[in-house]
Amino acid sequence: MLTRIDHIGIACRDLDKTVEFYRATYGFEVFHSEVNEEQGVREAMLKINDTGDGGASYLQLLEPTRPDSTVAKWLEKNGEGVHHIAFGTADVDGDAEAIRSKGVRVLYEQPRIGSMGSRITFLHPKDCGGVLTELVTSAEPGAHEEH
Ligand code: MC0
Repeated sequence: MLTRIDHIGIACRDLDKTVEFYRATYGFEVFHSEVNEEQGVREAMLKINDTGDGGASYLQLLEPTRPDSTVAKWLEKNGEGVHHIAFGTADVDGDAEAIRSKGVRVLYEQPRIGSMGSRITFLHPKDCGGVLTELVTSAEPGAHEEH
């Protein structure tokens, strides 16, 4: 069951500059940052709020690390802006299968590793009204050490 907005992914060309915009304009601080080589992104997670199911909601700022990454291709075509939305679930495997059985393309056979040790998959934007949609199961509390 999808229980929250886990994050909104925002594509940018200059992560440091974008982080500074969100800090100076709204007062949001970086909660976590990492490079995900498989996805070809450098990212910063800005925590907006904790949620009632033990999770949280974030803004995820994404800068491509290589020109052939999905975010680089998207920036080339669309410029900076909202790239995807992500729903949080305790069971990404079960929810992905349930959604696949409804005829929506799930992009990965098995969930992959996302932010902070989460397990993630994506739904094809062409099957979701033009919205690239991600499903996220957070890592167990304590499995991820903040830095
Ligand atoms: C592409 N399209 C999108 C889109 N990306 N539509 C809405 N939102 C997006 N973000 C559209 C294109 O405009 C195009 O439509 C069609 O989908 C095919 O796109 P393409 O540019 O030809 O590229 P493909 O087919 O090679 O790849 C599209 C696809 C890919 C969605 C399969 O971007 C993908 O696998 N995305 C999932 C992974 C990802 O995005 N990772 C980065 C975030 P037209 O009408 O022109 O045909 S990593 C992340 O977020 C992790 C770290 C985390 O959360 O923890």
